[in-house]
Amino acid sequence: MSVKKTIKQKICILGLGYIGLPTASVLASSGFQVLGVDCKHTLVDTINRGLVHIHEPGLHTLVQAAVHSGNLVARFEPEPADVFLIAVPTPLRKEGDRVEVDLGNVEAAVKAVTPHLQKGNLVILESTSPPGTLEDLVAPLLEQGGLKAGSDFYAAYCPERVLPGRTMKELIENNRIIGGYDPASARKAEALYRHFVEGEIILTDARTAEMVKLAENIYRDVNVALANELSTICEKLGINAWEMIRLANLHPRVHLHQPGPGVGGHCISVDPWFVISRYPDESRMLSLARRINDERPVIVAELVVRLLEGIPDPVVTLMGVAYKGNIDDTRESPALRVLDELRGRGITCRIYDPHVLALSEETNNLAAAFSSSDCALLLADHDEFRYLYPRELGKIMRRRVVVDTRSCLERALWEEHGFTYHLLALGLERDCR
Ligand code: SAJ
Repeated sequence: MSVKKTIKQKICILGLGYIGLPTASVLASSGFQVLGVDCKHTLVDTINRGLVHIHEPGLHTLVQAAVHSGNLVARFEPEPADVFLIAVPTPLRKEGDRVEVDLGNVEAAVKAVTPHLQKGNLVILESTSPPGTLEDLVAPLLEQGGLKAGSDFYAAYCPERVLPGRTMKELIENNRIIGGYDPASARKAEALYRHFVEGEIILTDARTAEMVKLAENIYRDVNVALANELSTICEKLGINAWEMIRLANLHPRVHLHQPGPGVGGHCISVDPWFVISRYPDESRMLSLARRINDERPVIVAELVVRLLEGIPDPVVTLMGVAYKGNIDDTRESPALRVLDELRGRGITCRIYDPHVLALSEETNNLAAAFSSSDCALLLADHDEFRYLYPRELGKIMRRRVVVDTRSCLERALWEEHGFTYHLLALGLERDCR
């Protein structure tokens, strides 16, 4: 996307993280004057130099172009603008068994906008939020500045539904749900998104849009839990769960998800809590799904411990600590929980992850990670792992054992080079073909 000619509208984006920065760069490239606001000094400095703090395909090029064109500038404080777009994190606060959504960042961002709010402005909330946040928190806080939502200024909730790793493409191509404080606000927000969204734009009310976002991720979490539970049953039955799921999915109305080492990321493992925390009695299936998915890292660790039984001072190489393949994001990663579990059981762990370089420089060092290792444990399905050459790895490892929790590796190839290959949820295989 090249930078288009300037549109005389200023957009102030609060929060320059995984959603705010890509959105800022796309809007700036569409010709808007964009002011990105973040409280982190290093981040503001990085962006103003045309650099990025997040790895996302295509993001760096776009940020660089946007900054050089003068359309994107980062600062610490908001300024008067035509549109304010809030994309700050909404984390969970956990105290013992109690889980609550922390809306402190949203509150702070809205309070920072209020003094600058003028008649005719549009305020958009993109942060994932509990249903009712726009109407019950954001609008009343903005109204403390003296203007009235719906008559003096517009407000809308516009959930972001891009898939990490495909953010720049999906930001433009996905369809978009816009929930207005009132119909006029929805139409005003639609006019803005029309500048870069190529997918369909569907208007609704704010509360529905807030719930749509959560329901999508809940759907996914519950379905992954179903796949994980079926895989445990298959294991007991001596059935290959991956093959069973493949066959079941040949049915035109069945779409079983994939089992694995657990559910990570800042969305699917987090968003169900936005509903569970407020409606615990009504969220029985949601809570159970969370529990099933949260148990997976322990199941993986126990499998590895069983395989290494009797080996003195065992060493395990974790392949991939990102929460899924081909990204550098380790937030809520099940792999890090597997790491903790294994270390807690006295097993020495090394990490090989060519995407996640923030943990330590060693994570990209193949030889250091695999040398004298007793077990290669694949946890994230990065493409690079499919092209690893087991013959070379086998030469430097102490034992040729590989555990694949994502059905990612080519079994025959690893076995050909002397590896014992263990696939999570495989059961005792019966080849009846
Ligand atoms: N996972 C499985 N089995 C599956 C699918 C996923 O174990 O069959 C695991 C993944 O390995 C990962 C986790 O679930 O650990 C989540 O991965 P994901 O690819 O399903 O989703 P996210 O968290 O990267 O992105 C989701 C997307 N939501 C939906 O697909 C409904 C994305 O569109 C949202 O924008 C994003 O959450 C978000 O920001 O909410």
